Amino acid sequence: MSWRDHGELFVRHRKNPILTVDDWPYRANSVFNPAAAIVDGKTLLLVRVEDHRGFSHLTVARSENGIDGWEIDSKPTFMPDPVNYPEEIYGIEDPRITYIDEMGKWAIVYTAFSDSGPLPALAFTEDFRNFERAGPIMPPDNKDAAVFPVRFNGKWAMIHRPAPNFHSLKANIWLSFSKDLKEWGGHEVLMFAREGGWWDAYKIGLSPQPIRVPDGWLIMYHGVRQTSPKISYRLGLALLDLEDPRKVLHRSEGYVFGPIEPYERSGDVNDVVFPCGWVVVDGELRIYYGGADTSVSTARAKLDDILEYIRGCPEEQGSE
Ligand code: BMA
Repeated sequence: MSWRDHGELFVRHRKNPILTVDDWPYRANSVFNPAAAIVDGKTLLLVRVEDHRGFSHLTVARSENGIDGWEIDSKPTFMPDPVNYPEEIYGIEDPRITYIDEMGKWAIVYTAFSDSGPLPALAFTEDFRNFERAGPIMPPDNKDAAVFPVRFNGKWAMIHRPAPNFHSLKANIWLSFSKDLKEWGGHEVLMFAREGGWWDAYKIGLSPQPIRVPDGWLIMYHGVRQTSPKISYRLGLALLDLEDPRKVLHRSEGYVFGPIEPYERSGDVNDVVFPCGWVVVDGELRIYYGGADTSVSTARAKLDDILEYIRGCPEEQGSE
């Protein structure tokens, strides 16, 4: 039995963590929070690699089975370019990948760590070797952004998470629209963080990119629970309307995945599971996540089981 079952919706692989700095072809502090996609029949991870200064860049790892046999680029694949893009001065982090069929390109939305705080930036690629930057798409402080693969009434849509420092009471998930993927407007809150004792009280953010399922858009999000002095990053699910992603059809109440294993509980930042990517292979939904801001792990579920679960969840709770 190569998967470790804690009786949760998602079951971890026993080889977790599947990627660590020890696997890396060059010196790094940590490898975590990967985006994921199926590219040319292989699982491709765009992994956040933090160097010894504390700055991050992105490097590609490819595998036939998505578990082992990773071929990792021998040097950083996508580096910050602070000379031409000053918002990348402290590095680039936490990418989410969406294939835009209409353009024949992958859109990568990543967090650029600017001198004024984090902000979502956009780049395109056809091959994960050459990248074409579109620059910042939201001002700081904002992160946890991903675009949908299709337009809604002619407009692209993006989920993101503004969190201004001066108003740190609550960080909610927002949705915005654009005609060209560059200029964004029509901003509105998609999901409110809950309050009080909830696992996702006060601070939530999108985790992997939204994926299309038969009856909507499946999203996974993280909630940050502060139980001083500890914080825990845990995960929930929601289903958005297929035609109008502003409508949250269902939202999980309890969290569906959280830090349990030692590689999730202890590391550079303790008690964190943080997926930036998931893929569907043969009806199986596989999440790829950072454990404790230190290593990369995977867990799987049958997509049908996840859909059955989310359809049974109540309509959006806790919204205003
Ligand atoms: C969030 C993000 C993630 C990180 C997490 C836990 O704010 O910055 O990159 O994994 O914190 O440190």
